[in-house]
Amino acid sequence: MTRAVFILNGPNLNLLGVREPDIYGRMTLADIERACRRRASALGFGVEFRQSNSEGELIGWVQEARTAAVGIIINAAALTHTSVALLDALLAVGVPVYEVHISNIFRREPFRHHSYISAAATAVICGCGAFGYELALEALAEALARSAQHSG
Ligand code: CA2
Repeated sequence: MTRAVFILNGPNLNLLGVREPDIYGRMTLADIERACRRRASALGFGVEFRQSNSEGELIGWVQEARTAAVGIIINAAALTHTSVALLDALLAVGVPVYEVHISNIFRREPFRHHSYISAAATAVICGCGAFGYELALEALAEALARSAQHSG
């Protein structure tokens, strides 16, 4: 059976590669999806790669992941800094959560320094550019292999 990873992207990430390349690089979200699919297939994962500008839709996908995914990789974009509702959904999901940010949020405006969702994350990767998504896939694969070893 394919082990599915949900890779969820929040508001405005559909604009990647089109504006603000100095902060977010030149890769589009479609480029990132391609890189994730390549890396995931090498690791034996299937990928559900999704983007939404709606907080409610993202929360629905997190709830869906509870039964449909072995892990979540999420770049919640601006909702990172505002959404207790998304935090609550992630706390309830029961699968490992990897929080990714393309930019180093700690080198930016003070309001970006706090993440509500980090409290639900196994790990946070930020400042590695789009490569952070692939690092999160590697980290998830490693953690799942380790936990399978310990339970087997
Ligand atoms: O660094 C990241 O990945 C962020 O999650 C990106 C969010 C930002 O609010 C977070 O603080 C850090 C912004 C995503 C919007 O991306 C755009 C890309 C191009 C043009 C405009 C927005």
